[in-house]
Amino acid sequence: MTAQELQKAVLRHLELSLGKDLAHATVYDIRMSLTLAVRDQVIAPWFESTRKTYAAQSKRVYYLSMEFLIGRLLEDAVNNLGLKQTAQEALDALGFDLTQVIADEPDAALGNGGLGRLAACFLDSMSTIGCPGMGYGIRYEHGLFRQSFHDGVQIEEPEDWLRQPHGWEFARPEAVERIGFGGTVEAHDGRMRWSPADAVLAKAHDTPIIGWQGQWANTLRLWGAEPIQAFDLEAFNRGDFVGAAEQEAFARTISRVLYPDDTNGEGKELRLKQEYFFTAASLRDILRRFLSEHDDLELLPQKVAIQLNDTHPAIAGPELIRILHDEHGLEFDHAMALARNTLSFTNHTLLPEALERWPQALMARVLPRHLQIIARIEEAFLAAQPESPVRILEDGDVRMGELSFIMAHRVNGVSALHTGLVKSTVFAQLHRTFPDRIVNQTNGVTPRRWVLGANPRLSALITDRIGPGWVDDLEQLGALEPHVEDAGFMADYAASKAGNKADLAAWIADTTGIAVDPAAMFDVQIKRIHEYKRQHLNILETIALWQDMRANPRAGWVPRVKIFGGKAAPGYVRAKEIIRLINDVARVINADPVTGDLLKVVYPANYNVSMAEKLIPASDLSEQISTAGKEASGTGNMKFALNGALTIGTLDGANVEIREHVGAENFFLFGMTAEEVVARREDPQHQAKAIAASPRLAGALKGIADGTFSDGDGARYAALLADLRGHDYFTICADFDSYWNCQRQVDAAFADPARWMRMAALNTARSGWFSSDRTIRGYMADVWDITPLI
Ligand code: F58
Repeated sequence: MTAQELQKAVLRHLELSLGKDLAHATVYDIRMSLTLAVRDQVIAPWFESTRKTYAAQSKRVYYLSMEFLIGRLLEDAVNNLGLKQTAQEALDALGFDLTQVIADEPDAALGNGGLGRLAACFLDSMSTIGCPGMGYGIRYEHGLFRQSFHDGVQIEEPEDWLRQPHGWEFARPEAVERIGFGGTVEAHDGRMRWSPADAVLAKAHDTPIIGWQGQWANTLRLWGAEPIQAFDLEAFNRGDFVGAAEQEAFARTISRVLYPDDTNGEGKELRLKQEYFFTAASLRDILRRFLSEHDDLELLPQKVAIQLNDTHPAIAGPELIRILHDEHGLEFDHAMALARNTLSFTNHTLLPEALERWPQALMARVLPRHLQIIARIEEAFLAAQPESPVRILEDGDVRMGELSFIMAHRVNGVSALHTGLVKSTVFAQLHRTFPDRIVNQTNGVTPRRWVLGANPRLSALITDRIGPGWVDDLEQLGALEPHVEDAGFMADYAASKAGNKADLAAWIADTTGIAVDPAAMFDVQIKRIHEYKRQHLNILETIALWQDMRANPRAGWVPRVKIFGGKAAPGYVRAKEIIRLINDVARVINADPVTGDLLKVVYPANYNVSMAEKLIPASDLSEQISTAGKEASGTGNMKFALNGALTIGTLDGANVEIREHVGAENFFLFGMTAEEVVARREDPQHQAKAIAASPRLAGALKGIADGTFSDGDGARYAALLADLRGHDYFTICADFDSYWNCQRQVDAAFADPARWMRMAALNTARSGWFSSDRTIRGYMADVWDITPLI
């Protein structure tokens, strides 16, 4: 497609789809018109992919996920179709700037963090590889809340991405499924029949996901909840207008909002309904498609692979059995075997509070037939494994992890370390019973978004030296390694980082009003705020550093900008205290003339995918400092390494594998190992001993306690401090000195720009393994048993 053709297509959509004349067109109008014009280019490969899948009678993968954190789509699509230059020219001619137009698209924030972003990277990779499949999720009207800071305190406001039409999606009013809740179960002619009391419609909305170079496109199908009947006309005619809309309100609530957490009772019931809603709608859709091609249910595991992204769609096990047994009349054990051979399950966390459990009473009320089926699954399991101490139904709860494990033929962890811990901790008993079931699939990230799209400077340099093949074969980055000896390459590499940093410094000044020196080290920690991720370890080190700098400002300090980004779950009090502390510390440090440009702390509000795309390419140092054993994998860590930021990190999650790939000498390691953490906690005085041994740590804690950062209000962080001094489960204190010392090694390395840049370039050259293309190929081979159709 030429620039002129694209320009014509944009103008046609501007007039015919938007009803606007160019003379009055806004950035929004142009963005929508370009979106529709680009979307037009996706249709042919999309149809062709579907035709090929049917023609090959191929197995398909269905990725069931409560979250797809896709962010913006326009730039991805333009890049994947090779239209970047063309689009730039087409818009130039119309008097618009492509960058500005791209930035006008609201982020589709249909996820909380890593789990949802991983799902989005997987969609891109499946379409790039030609793995036939679909993503299934919920079309939340409101994605993850919008974050702002009021006196440093996190404020949450509803996010509103659907206020404007979503240009990428096709609503499918004909693709609706009726989803029931509650009601009764009765035996009829020897079969159980569930008669739900309430029902809603699940309506499909399809977004095509185009792969690299437009060779393949899969579908992301998101379900929106709608009432069966628009409203109750009889109630309306009686004048009961609110009552007339009740059913509609109930239905729409189900897909209204993405859960940022689930700490209260009503919330819990709604979340269970959300989970069943999208899982049941997806399964019906999957079976309808399967039965349109095959008439023998025996073929199900050969033709269908269903991946459960964590336990959120775990009700798929009992629901599939219900369909096969209650509706199609298969024997229970047979239905269970077919379901298991079709399903597989990914575990993303070992944190006990994140392992889902539903009260049996709640399940009985919302999904009465499923609870009966779950009891029979447990019975069947125990009949085969009479010695096993494992129970799905325990202490009045349904344990969704155990249910998922027992109903899956493959269970995977998301990094080598995490998979080992899955085997030895949460699922130790089940692993003994089924030693072949657990496999590892280390996470990855899509290079199209996280290098090509986010870092055009670096991408141009890489392509210039090794050709364009790396974009869908990321291990080709290895060919950069000899260039590290070439002064010309290294100068260009450093220049690309400097350019990105200058852009970020301008953006920081624009959004926060803080002036930062682009020559300083950009030290970045961006992720959800959580105690195990230890943003408070970072801020304690920041305080200690500031105190040392003030005491001796002329000691040759390496200037740093500490950049934070991330949201806390609205009900997570401690995480919100940490946010406030970071903002309090930033306010005081940034105003200090003594330290001036030596140290700045920046925390732009409302971190999201698009902000990550700005920050990561401009980062020097990547903070991956979780308490060892707690971060299942991390995926931000991979994006940073690819973009030439050096990691300071613990031996946790995929950090371990990143360090193996980039080389221990190009990675700043500190802290206790997972085993050492467990052992250290045995000593109830571990935190007190660490504080006593570290005047610096004691000084930083004292700085917080005496109100230095809280206008003299010593009580503001009393609870946080009491926890650190009294309990410190996440071993902040015990790891502090190791972290501090490691940071000083970071300083020393940064003070030698040639050495630093060489380490950074080696990180880029050696991180190609962390492509989500590699991960998806692993799933295809080890979990899904499916071959690419490209
Ligand atoms: C994340 N989990 C892991 N969960 O924490 C991270 O280590 C890993 O890299 C990533 O998954 C991908 O495997 C995660 O993001 C959630 O956001 C849950 C969503 C539902 C509520 C509880 C948190």
